[in-house]
Amino acid sequence: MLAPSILVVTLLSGQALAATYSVVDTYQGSNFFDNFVFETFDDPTHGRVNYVDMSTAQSKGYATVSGNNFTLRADHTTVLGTGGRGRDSFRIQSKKSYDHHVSVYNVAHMPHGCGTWPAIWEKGDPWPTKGEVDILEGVNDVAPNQSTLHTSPDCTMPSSRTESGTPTSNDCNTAANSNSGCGVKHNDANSYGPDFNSNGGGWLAMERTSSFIRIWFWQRDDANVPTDVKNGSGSINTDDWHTPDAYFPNTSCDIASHFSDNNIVINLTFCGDWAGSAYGSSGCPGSCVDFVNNNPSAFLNAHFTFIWIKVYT
Ligand SMILES: *[C@@H]1O[C@H](CO)[C@@H](O)[C@H](O)[C@H]1NC(C)=O
Ligand SMILES: *[C@@H]1O[C@H](CO)[C@@H](O)[C@H](O)[C@H]1NC(C)=O
Ligand SMILES: *[C@@H]1O[C@H](CO)[C@@H](O)[C@H](O)[C@H]1NC(C)=O
Ligand SMILES: *[C@@H]1O[C@H](CO)[C@@H](O)[C@H](O)[C@H]1NC(C)=O
Ligand SMILES: CC(=O)N[C@H]1CO[C@H](CO)[C@@H](O)[C@@H]1O
Repeated sequence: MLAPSILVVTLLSGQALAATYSVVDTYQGSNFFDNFVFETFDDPTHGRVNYVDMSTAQSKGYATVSGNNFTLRADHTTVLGTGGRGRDSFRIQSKKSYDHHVSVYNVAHMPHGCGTWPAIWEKGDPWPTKGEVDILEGVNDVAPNQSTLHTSPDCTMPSSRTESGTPTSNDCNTAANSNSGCGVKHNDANSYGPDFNSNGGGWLAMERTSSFIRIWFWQRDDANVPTDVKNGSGSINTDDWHTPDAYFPNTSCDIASHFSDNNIVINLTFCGDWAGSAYGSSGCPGSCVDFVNNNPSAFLNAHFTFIWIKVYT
């Protein structure tokens, strides 16, 4: 009689502990400059973009601090010739990487407009061996806003699972389906683009354990945003949060072996493999590259503003 009841108590307390996390890093204001690298390589997804280094981003006003807010923007004043890499923009990567963790992104504004392809994501090196989790990603305002996993082979998702979003594909192996991964469309209002921005943005969260990945979005005035998320509390309990927008369980994917230490990446590219190919069907004018070259003022709203990012383990 004694042994089984001890076992039950141990299992229950183990589960409770697993959902409780403490803050390890808070990114806000000017500490983004100390804790992220501005990467300058050519966009591997062939965008019409020129990723600039930190000193250029600072001197040209692409990366700015106001109080605790941190803003990253693209060039919105220059008409481009047909040469060069493209429109000045940003790709920042956290110096620290994280294995099992929760990250919460308090976002006041995200880039929008025709030709834009913004992303908040986490990925490991080498890719895709250590996995990729796209937390917020979309193109041209009207394309699906998605959370997506990209992995090495042998990782698929059950088609029916406990999430409010809608799966678009269930094979996470990035080589299986032209790098589209296993995506989930969010069905919340105001979760992307102009609607997200006019509503003041909101919070995105990602939890990765050895057995599942969950992603949530709450719009700014959501009555159900958990208080620990809203407050940016020092400790959080993800089991108190509602059904996630996207849920990726280990049913037919060994999450622990497909994901390990990942860095946070925040980038904005233009056109390229996704925004370029979806441009014509997005109700955008002319050709994507011509639009990006010739209409700088269309990119006035192509910026992220973060109130903070917190990582919990
Ligand atoms: C920018 O983000 C997208 C979104 O995941 C990614 O596919 C693309 O490769 C990124 N570009 C760079 C240069 O990292
Ligand atoms: C930071 O951003 C929020 C949301 O846009 C805004 O209400 C606040 O005034 C900003 N604070 C500063 C100091 O710019
Ligand atoms: C999924 O994770 C749970 C909890 O760690 C574990 O008990 C179960 O065996 C795992 N399932 C598979 C198919 O790996
Ligand atoms: C959140 O902040 C409010 C107001 O400051 C406070 O009353 C409440 O206890 C906090 N809740 C949590 C979970 O931190
Ligand atoms: C705000 C917004 O654009 N939400 C969209 C996210 O994606 C789903 C699925 O495509 C749409 O139904 C939402 O309208």
